[in-house]
This record gives sequence, C-alpha cells and structure tokens, in this order.
Amino acid sequence: MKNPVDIAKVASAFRLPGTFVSATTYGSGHINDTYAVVQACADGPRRFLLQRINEKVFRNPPALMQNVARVCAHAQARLRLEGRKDAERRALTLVPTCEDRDWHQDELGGYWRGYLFIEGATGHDVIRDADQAREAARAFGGFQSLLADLPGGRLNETIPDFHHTPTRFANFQRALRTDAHGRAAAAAEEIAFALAHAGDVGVIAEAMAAGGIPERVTHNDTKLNNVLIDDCTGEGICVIDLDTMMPGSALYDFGDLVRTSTSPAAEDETDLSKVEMQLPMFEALVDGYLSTAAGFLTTEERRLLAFSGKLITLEIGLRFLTDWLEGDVYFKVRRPGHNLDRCRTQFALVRSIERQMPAMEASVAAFKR
Ligand code: ADP
Ligand code: GN1
Ligand code: MG
Repeated sequence: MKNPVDIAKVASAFRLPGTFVSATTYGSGHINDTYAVVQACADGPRRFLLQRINEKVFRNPPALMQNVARVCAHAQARLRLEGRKDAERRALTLVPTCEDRDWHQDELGGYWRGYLFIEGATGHDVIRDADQAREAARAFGGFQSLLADLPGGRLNETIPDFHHTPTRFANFQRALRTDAHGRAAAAAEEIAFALAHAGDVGVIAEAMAAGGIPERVTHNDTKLNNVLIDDCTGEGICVIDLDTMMPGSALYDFGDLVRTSTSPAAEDETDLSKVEMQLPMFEALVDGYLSTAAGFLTTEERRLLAFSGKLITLEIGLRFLTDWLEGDVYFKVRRPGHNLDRCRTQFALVRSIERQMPAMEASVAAFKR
C-alpha cells in the first residue's frame, strides 16, 4: 500500500497561481500517479497537472527531468519562432517549484512535477476513426521533426534498452525459466506464440547496430492516449508523456501508433474477435506520419514502417507477458489476469498484422509523398 498523498501540500511546493481548491486522480496511464489540481484564481478556477514519477520504473528522476525540461523548452521555443499564439497548448510547459526548480521532492523522497493543464483536448484510449489516426500520426511525426535540432547533445537514457526487442525477449525467457509465481501453465499458448517469434525480435535492433537505421531523438511511448486531440477541431494538438524521450528509432514511434491506433478494440479487450488491424486506419497513419516525417525518413525506415507495427506490438505483448509471469510488478493492473489479457490482445493484433502484411507493405510503397 502506498502512503496517502497530501496533494494540497505537494501543490503548495509549486508556483501555482491562486489558492488550492481540490485534486483528483486523472487519466489512464500505466506508470505515473497523475492528479488534476484545481486552483481558485482571480479570473476563476484553473486546472494544473501534478505527477509523481514512478521511481520503480524510472531509476534516475533528476536525469529524466533534465530531458523533459530540455524537450519542453526547445518545443516551446520552436513553436514561438513559428509564430504560434497558442504555443502553450501545443507543447507541454513545466510549472516551476517555489524554489524555481523543475521538480519537487516530498518528505518521503517522491519526485513530483507540475504541468500547465491543456484544456479542451483528450487523450483517447481507443481509436475512433481514420481522421483521428491521421492526426495522431501527424502530431508524432511533427514532434520528431521539431526535435531534430535539439541542442545540448544526446538525451539521457531514462530506461536503458527500452525498445531493444532482443533484450525484452531475453527478459521474457528469464521470467519463463524462473516462473516465480507458477503462472506459466496458464499462459502456455501465449508462451508458444512468443517463442515462435524469436526470429523477428532482432530486425530493427540489428539494423540500428549496423548503421542501417539512424538514431534519432524519439518519444518511444507513442500510444494513442499520449497525444491530446483537440475536442473541437480534431487536431492532434499536443504530444505528452515525455518520460521516455531519448535516443531511439523513428520506427519505434510509428510502430506503437500501429499497435494502438489501427484496432477498434481496447488494449485489454478480452473478446479477441474484436481485435483487428484495419487497413484504412493503417493507411491514415502512414498518410499522417509522412505529412510531417517524409522529409527526414530514409528509404530503409520507410521500407520497415509496416514491419515496425508488428514488431512493437509483439514487443509490448512480450512485456505484458513478462510482467504477468513476474507477478505484476511493473504495469498498473486493475484486475487479476490483467497483464495476461493485455498480452493476448497484443498477440491477436500481431496475428492480424501478419495476415495483412503484404497489403500494408504495398500501401506504404504506393505513397508518393
Ligand atoms: P503515464 O506515464 O502514467 O501514462 P501521462 O504523462 O501519460 O502518464 O499522463 C496520464 C494522463 O494524464 C494522460 O493520458 C492524459 O490524459 C493526462 N495528461 C497528461 N498531461 C496532461 C496535460 N498537460 N494536460 C492535460 N492532460 C494531461
Ligand atoms: C506504458 O506510461 P504509459 O501508460 O503511457 C509504458 C509503455 C507501454 C504502455 C502500454 C515507461 O505507457 O512503454 O507501451 O504502457 N511506459 C513505460 O500501454 O514503460
Ligand atoms: Mg501516458
């Protein structure tokens, strides 16, 4: 059990305008503890976002916050240079602490940060239509492009080997050998599926190691609910959840969009007949992504766009399976078997992608952009 949080006290450590009114837990992220805080200000109530960083997942919060601060400042500067009047809705803005720092450490040692709350926009857990898919991909491609000239050298690696799929596969194999909770028997089919895909896991990692795919500044957690979509215009307005910003491959980011934005089923859907990679959604993703990323993508990256969807879906499925075997220690779970359900959904999507891989590849090749 975690200690109860005195969120009013945490809020008082930040340079927030007005006086504290209330706070509620917010969002459906699997990692951090997120609160929407209401402050009474001269012009009425205003919301802010406070987040406690998950230290089991992120071992070096100061290094993480250094990345986040650099990325936010650069994105804001670029948007202002472009003359955007609503720059504060288009990139995250950190709220400084009363001591003018980017994070606050509470008396129990927990690390907190504050963001301006982006109103009138939503992070969707399930894709609604092709326009939304196009917008999400356009926003993430635009974000990669915005950060291509990030000054100050390489970002810190907040989680080493985060998308190194062979390492994820090795972690799965270790969890399987140990089977610390005696759960492997209940997941025999999923384990067989994972083992049968050993030949896929090295494709992108090996191409990167050989220099065939360039390292870029990437987001690495581009699931659909990590881009806020404007409630009125439908525009992909702001990329959020910057904890995993680090050196990576553009293919990781496109791949996770395929995982989260082509199927009409939720990530933890238990009726697997609903899980399907829908080609029109995939085409909308490619269209949206190329509208902002075509300028920098190499031929090899383009060639692997469809495959990246399969690989990242497999990789996240492996991670859910590993966490199930290890006793649900990483992802937040809301019911027994939640991680196994999530794994099954991912693997069903991998199957659907495999059935349609030729059509997906043909569709990428046909894009003229
Ligand atoms: P996690 O790492 O746990 O996924 P996120 O940073 O994605 O944490 O935040 C959780 C949720 O909070 C998001 O899915 C989104 O709905 C919401 N959120 C995050 N930042 C903001 C913001 N600045 N304004 C409005 N909503 C936000
Ligand atoms: C986590 O933080 P959130 O909920 O946006 C995870 C991602 C997974 C995703 C699966 C730091 O993302 O890597 O793809 O769950 N983030 C971290 O839904 O592990
Ligand atoms: Mg998130």
